[in-house]
Amino acid sequence: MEVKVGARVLGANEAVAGENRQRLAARGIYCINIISSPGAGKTTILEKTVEILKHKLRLAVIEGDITTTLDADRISAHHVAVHQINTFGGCHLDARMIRRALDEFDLSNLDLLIVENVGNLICPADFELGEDAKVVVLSVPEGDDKPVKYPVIFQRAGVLLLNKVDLLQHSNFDQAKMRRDLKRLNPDLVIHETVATTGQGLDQWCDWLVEQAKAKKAAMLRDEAK
Ligand SMILES: Nc1nc2c(ncn2[C@@H]2O[C@H](COP(=O)(O)OP(=O)(O)O)[C@@H](O)[C@H]2O)c(=O)[nH]1
Ligand SMILES: [Mg+2]
Repeated sequence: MEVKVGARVLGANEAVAGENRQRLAARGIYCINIISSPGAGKTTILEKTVEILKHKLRLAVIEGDITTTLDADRISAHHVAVHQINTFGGCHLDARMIRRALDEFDLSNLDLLIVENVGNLICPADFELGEDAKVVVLSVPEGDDKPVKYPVIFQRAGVLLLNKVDLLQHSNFDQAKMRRDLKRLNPDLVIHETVATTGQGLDQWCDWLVEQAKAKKAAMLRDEAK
């Protein structure tokens, strides 16, 4: 019974995620869903990312949190469009929440939409939002065993940002082991090492985002020309 209800909920969510995906594709908007434990550095990465990208791409951010507008306030200080979703206890964003948030933006004037999910490595992995890629952030203090302990998100992600590498020198984090585990779980995973507080490693990450956004716009124009 529980399994059936769970499957129904996920199925209904996927239908709405499909609608979001179509809506974004029709405008050529590239969308990423950023997932990590609380405190891994998602918002700090986003603050630096929007600073680097805001003059190259038209971008908007959706902030997911259980409560407060703290993260949205941090992003709006960088003068980009931001919408906060509060889940009031919910441990993940779902596609309906994103559908409502999309109404808040001028989609005809956007290249990149970044969603910061609720801090959690488990539930957000199961709920599609309509994104092009999931990006998982793992920070060094969390330990090198997290990919094997929480494999689903590491299998479904397209990119891993290994953040807080400035703390490697103070830690027993074994990068070689983590990379071996990830090779087995998800051989296609793209890995960037970052220090969000200083911006180290974020240029490569931003170049990757620009490439994806350009490819998405080009795909939309090709579809329109058909
Ligand atoms: N040492 C270090 N601290 C970081 C780094 N990135 C973020 N932090 C700190 O980690 C804490 C949590 O960051 P935040 O961006 O709010 O994480 P979030 O909960 O995933 O959005 C803050 O105190 C940040 O300043 C990093 O690369 N190195
Ligand atoms: Mg945050």
